[in-house]
Amino acid sequence: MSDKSHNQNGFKFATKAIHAAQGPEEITGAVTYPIFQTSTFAYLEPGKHKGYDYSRTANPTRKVLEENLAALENGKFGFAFASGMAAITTLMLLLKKGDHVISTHNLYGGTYRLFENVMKKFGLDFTFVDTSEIGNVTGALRDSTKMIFVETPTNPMLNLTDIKAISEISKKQNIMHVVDNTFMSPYFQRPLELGADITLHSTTKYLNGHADVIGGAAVVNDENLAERIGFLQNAAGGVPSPFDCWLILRSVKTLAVRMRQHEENALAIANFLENRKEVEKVYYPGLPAHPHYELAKKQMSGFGGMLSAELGAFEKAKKFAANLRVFILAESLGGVESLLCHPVSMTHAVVPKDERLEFGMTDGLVRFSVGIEDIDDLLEDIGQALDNM
Ligand code: P1T
Repeated sequence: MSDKSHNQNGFKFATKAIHAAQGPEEITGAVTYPIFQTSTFAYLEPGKHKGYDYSRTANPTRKVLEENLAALENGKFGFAFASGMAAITTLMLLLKKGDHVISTHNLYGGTYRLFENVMKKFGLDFTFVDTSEIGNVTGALRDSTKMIFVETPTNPMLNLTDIKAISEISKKQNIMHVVDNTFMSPYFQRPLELGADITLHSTTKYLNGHADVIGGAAVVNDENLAERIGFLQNAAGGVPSPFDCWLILRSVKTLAVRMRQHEENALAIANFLENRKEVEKVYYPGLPAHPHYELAKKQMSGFGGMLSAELGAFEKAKKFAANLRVFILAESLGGVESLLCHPVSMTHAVVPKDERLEFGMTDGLVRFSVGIEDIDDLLEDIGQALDNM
């Protein structure tokens, strides 16, 4: 374990990102916490070991990552998983047959698929509503409702849900309130501070930030809930490798500076797109025209690096993507490199047409994960791609 005197929980975000739980390692003094690339640990005698027995259950590198992410979310207990989907699947195991979940209707396609095509088979019931309207959530409540699952901002429409308002409802009814905080990262939004019970991430995205790891995480405050998640993490076994944990730890150190640059670039691009005749609509919570702009200012400390734009038709989206030279057409988001995604054919292909059209996910929609390249090059790239559409 890292030197406890170096557990800097009283510090501000950027300092915690670099120091919380991170080292120096207590045996050698290594400033960068080592990769404990081992599956198993020697027992001293039957029933007695040095705190670790088997790496599915716990691993020192993973533990440092879990403590660091918990500190960044201002929570008490962190859990790392092999992917964002492994994190969400494990949280679903907190429920049992007959339980009802109210979920944001515009979700990452993989989350929708897990709920609709997998979890329903095990007797869980889901109601998908636009959670940005609180009345939709209260209207969907049942005696059997055990979880409210909120993605905010949503992928890819960038709609926001009022986390505090939902947590007031969930606390009154004793319902678990889960927030997928992947799009904002804890740098811009900390759901536990707003009353959520569980905040979760695809660490594949901003937390790792370099498009070289698939990972997930969940953070909670409640000790009983932490015990249950820890049990399920070990029982179901969707854990990350020590090397992947180490890569995420390395990356988190630069999260604050990366997020600031992602946002600065995204805001410039959102403003640029708003003034282009080829673009019918821009979805970015940092634009005053965004329907949830006021909530965005209240609940987040920034607007993030994700935005979407309506180009009007699939052929136009195709041409635009083909014209880009810096932006890469690829799934995923949150990395230093700028990516373009066509949600209907890529990340959200699993969502039925009538459902996706309800929240505006058309064939002409493109999603930008704005990287931290020089903004002049990004604007030039988008400009020429629109000019030649
Ligand atoms: O890919 P994975 O690490 O398993 O994370 C799943 C996930 C969960 N939640 C949100 C909000 C996500 O965006 C994702 C993954 N999303 C993409 C791969 C994408 O391109 O949108």
